[in-house]
Amino acid sequence: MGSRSRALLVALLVGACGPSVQPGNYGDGGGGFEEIDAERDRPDDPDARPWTELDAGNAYPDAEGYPDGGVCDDWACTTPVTDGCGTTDVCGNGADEDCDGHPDDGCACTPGAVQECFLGPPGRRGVGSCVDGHQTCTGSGEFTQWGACTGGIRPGAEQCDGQDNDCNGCDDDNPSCCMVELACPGPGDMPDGVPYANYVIPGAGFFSGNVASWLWTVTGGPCDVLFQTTTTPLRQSFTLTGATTSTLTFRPTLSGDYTIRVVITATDGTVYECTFIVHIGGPGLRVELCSDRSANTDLDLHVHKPGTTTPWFSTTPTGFTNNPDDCFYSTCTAGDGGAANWGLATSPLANCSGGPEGPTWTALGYCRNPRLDVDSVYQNGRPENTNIDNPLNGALYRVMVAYFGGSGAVRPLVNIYCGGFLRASYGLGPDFATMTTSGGYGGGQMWRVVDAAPVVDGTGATTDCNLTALHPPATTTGYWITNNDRSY
Ligand SMILES: [Ca+2]
Ligand SMILES: [Ca+2]
Ligand SMILES: [Ca+2]
Ligand SMILES: [Ca+2]
Repeated sequence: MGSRSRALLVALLVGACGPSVQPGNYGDGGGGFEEIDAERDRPDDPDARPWTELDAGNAYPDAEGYPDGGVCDDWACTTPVTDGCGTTDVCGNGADEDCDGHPDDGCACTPGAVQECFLGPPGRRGVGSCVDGHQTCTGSGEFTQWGACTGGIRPGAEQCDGQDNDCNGCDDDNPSCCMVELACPGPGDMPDGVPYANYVIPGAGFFSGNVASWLWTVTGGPCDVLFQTTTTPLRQSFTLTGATTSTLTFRPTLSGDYTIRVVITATDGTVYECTFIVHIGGPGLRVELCSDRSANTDLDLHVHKPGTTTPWFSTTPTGFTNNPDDCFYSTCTAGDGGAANWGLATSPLANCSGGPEGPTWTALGYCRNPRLDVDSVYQNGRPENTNIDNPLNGALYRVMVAYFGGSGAVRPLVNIYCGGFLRASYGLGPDFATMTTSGGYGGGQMWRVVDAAPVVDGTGATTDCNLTALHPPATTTGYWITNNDRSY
């Protein structure tokens, strides 16, 4: 049963996703799925029960061995991975070596930096269903710490779903898994997607029984998480179509990891569930801005051309002639006539044609670099994104946020994605970058956030970034927010 379901899953995913999901730059390139050996975890020895309880002080209580006499003894895991818990948390690796539930606790870090982390015993990291999440460095000066490890897939109770949910090295090692009716996708099964393209997930491949209802939910990155508590009605940067049907069409606008969950209620009332990660990988350098008051304020994202220190907004400190060195709403959208032309090659139309300015880009026939592909003006739950698909290796791209319109305090959040991966979040709680004064074109408060230096390999692909968070001059902590000051 398990093997047949898995084969069905693979066949359906390939058939339905193939035409609508474009290859990403990472992972398997969107071309296929790993072969899965559903039989590998069924040892022949019916008496093998090697499980032991973990220490009581451990943050990850494990399942105990099941009682003798069950008819499914041969599902026991004969060689589970060792947890590898110790007494000291080693810094800089996002692993929780002391198993207290806090990866890299007590470790200094660079505020705003994001690292991959694993919320589970280090020995189970990357095993079975388990996928790393992310944690962001908070605090300032000498008082920095890694925040909570969120996202990813951590070890959970072993479900009968074709996956190794507790990440001990064995799929479905649970006596109730004599018959497995669910085939959830695991790491490597789902191809990477790209921003602005539909990502189709056919749930019928996960469960072949009779279904009463489907319910899909998606959890996105830092801005979408912020929007969950600050938008009314609830808005997210992505859209979902068919969220109560067997097939979900998910349309992201941002890079990063998305957690997909589907709850399947069978006609006999049994509830099944799959949770897995889909990675969306837009190329190059992508800067995302959102805030806690997106419906009531107009914040603008600016990215400055490397190698120049000309004023923000205008070519002169007090004038009103758009500065092409500053990529912002007045120079960097499809309708702006190519003002912010920094000599970078254009990108294929598919990289931007699905965005809000898609028809205008389509008329041009290409996507410009840089480009502001989403501009938010008092729009509930809408971020701003500036993309440079082909940045220069090592060049410093300075990021600035201007409080253009609205009134009252607003807390912007800026996320940096490099080569499709989240590398930093600035302004995330508790380290809010509160702005209070708007001022229109060239006025009001401006937050100089970070100098982002992409790492570009020999093929032109961005693989990472070196990030230097900006602080007020002559200081090493705090956010650099000035008022009515256009200087670089
Ligand atoms: Ca560690
Ligand atoms: Ca720890
Ligand atoms: Ca397992
Ligand atoms: Ca399982």
